[in-house]
Amino acid sequence: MRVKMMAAALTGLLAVSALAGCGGKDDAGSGKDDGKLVLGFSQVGAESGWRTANTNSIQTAAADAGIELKFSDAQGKQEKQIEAIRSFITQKVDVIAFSPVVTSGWDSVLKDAKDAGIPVILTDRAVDSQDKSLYKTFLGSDFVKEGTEAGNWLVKQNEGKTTPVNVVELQGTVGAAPAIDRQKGFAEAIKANPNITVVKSQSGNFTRAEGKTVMEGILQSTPKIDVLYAHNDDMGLGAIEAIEAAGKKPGKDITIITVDAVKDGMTALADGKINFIVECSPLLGPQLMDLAKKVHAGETVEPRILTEETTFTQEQAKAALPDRKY
Ligand code: GZL
Repeated sequence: MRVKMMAAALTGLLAVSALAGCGGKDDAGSGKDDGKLVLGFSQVGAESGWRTANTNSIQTAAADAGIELKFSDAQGKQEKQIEAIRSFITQKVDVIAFSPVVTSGWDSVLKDAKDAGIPVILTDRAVDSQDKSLYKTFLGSDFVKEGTEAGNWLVKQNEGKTTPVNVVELQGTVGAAPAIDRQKGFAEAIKANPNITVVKSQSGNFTRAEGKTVMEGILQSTPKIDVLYAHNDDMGLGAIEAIEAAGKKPGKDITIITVDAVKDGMTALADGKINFIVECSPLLGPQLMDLAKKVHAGETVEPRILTEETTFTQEQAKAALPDRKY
C-alpha cells in the first residue's frame, strides 16, 4: 500500500514539473529566463557595401537596445531565408524581421509565423503578398521615388537638347523590389524627354563583380552609350572598371547615375567618375529595434514607414563625405 502511495505521489510530482516546464516560457517568449526580447533576423546576404552597412546597423542597434539578435545570412537565396524564418518559429523567438531577397513566394512561411503568434517586420525590401495581415509593418525606402529622382536629374541635364541620349541600365537582382521599382521610376521620369531612351537593360545582381562583367559585354555590343544608370553604387563601380579598361572616361564620356550613396560611391562621385547619386539609407537598425519592442508589446505601428534620404551631385559629395556614417 505504502509503495503504491509513493508511486502515485511521484507520478503527480513529475506531471506538475512537466507542465511547469511547458508553461515555463517567460514573457520574452523564447523560453529564456533573462526576459530579453529575442529578435530573429534573416538578411539577404553580403552582396554590396549597402548590405554590409545595413547589417552593421542592425547588429549595433540590437546590442544598444538590449535585444538578443538571432542573425542569419541567406547568401542571396530565398530558400535559405525561408529556412531561417522557420527556424525562428521553432525557437519561439518574440519577433521576426527580414529583408526579402525577392518580392514573391513568402505567403506560406509568413502564415506559419502568424499562426505561431510571432509578429513579423519587413525591412528594406517589400513582398507582394496580398494579405497585409502577414506582417506588422514595412520599414524601408521608396524605390520608385529613387528611380524617379535619377530620371528627373537626367531629364534636367538634357533640357532643351534634341540629340538622342542612349542609356544603359544595370538592374539589381531579378525579382527584387528595388530592381523592379527603380526601373519603373526611372522609365516613367525619362518619358519627359523622348530623346532619352534605354537602349540596353541587364541585371548585374547588385554586385561590383557582375556590374563589371555585364558592362564589359554591353560595351562590346552597344555602339553609342551616353549614360549608365546603375541600380546601386557597387554595380556602377564595377562598370567604371570596364569603362576605363575600354579606354573611356567614366563621368565624362559616359555620364553615370547610381543609387545608394555608400562611401565608395560617394568617393567616385567626388572624384568625377560618377555624376549623380540617389541616396538609399541602410541605417535601419535603430528604427527596427524600436518597432520590434512596440510590436512585441502589442502596440499598433504604422503599416508603412519610409526612410529619409536625399540626392548628391559631385559638389555635394565633396562636402558630405567627411561626415558620412557608411
Ligand atoms: C535597397 C537594397 C539594395 C541596395 C543594394 O534598399 O535592398 O540591395 O540598393 C543592395 O546595394 O544590394
